Amino acid sequence: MATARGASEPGTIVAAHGRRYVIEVAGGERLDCVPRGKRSEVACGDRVGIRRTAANQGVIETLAPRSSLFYRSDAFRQKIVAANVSQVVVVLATSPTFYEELLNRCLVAAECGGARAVIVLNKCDLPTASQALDDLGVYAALGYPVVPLRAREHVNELVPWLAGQTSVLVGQSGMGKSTIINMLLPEARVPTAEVSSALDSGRHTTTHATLHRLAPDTSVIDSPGMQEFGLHHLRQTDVDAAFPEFRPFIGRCRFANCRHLQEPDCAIDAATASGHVARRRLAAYRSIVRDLPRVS
Ligand SMILES: Nc1nc2c(ncn2[C@@H]2O[C@H](COP(=O)(O)OP(=O)(O)O)[C@@H](O)[C@H]2O)c(=O)[nH]1
Ligand SMILES: [Mg+2]
Ligand SMILES: [Zn+2]
Repeated sequence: MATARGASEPGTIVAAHGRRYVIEVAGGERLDCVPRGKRSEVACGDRVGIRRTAANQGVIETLAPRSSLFYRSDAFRQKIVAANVSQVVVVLATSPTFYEELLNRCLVAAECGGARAVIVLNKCDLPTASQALDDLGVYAALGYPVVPLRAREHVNELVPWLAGQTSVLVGQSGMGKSTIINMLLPEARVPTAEVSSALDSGRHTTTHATLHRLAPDTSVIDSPGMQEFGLHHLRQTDVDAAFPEFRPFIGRCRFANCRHLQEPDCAIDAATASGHVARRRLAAYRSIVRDLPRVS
């Protein structure tokens, strides 16, 4: 039975294109909606209350509390990547080279946003696979699952990690996110690099986030490729907490407000020198902390 025009109705945002949103309501019907206010602070995965304005259209009126929020920010604005995800899947590939800094920033945003993180290493059919897997040993040792994949052939290794979760796929473009979505959901037919170069449109990049349902309790959000991942919204204590290997050393520096950048008698620096913290992780930590707005 259709809900009477004018009554508020719950739905989930399944696609976000700028200020236009596709909302899925009970029964799977999809509506084109715009937010009521000027600013759109909702994102793919958000649960909202909408009011119908025409046959397939509506206005977003309310936003339900979120269980998690995965977002990035620079000095000027924040960009919500996805809301209410239980898991962030960082998609890397053996080629082209991935930015390890971006991986670290995604892990920090996941930890701080309340989502679990899983690392996928795609294109393991290429000869650079064993080196790339070795490089990711640091992350596996920290407890992050590292899932090797050959998405052009199949995605069987990833399927069990997605079951029962709402996941967002993030990463640089060219890593194979769209290929993974198409393997999971052939009917999604997300354009990949080949398709667009064949059409010579140059528009292979995913420009907006889309939520795909794999099963009633399992969904995957495809997000646009990113080169940078600003974390200006965090405080240093948030960043500290997102580096699990720092925990035994926090509070042991000479200065209580040590930023672990270049202070004397820094316990994190000492832990790195003695091999308890990986140099690449400390470097990523320092880059994130140097970018934070100074509060004092
Ligand atoms: N060799 C190899 N290439 C892959 C694999 N998965 C994806 N690719 C290729 O990598 C390129 C980028 O893939 P795409 O899915 O568009 O990446 P996206 O930008 O992350 O969405 C395409 O040419 C894909 O065919 C894989 O497992 N092995
Ligand atoms: Mg893509
Ligand atoms: Zn320190």
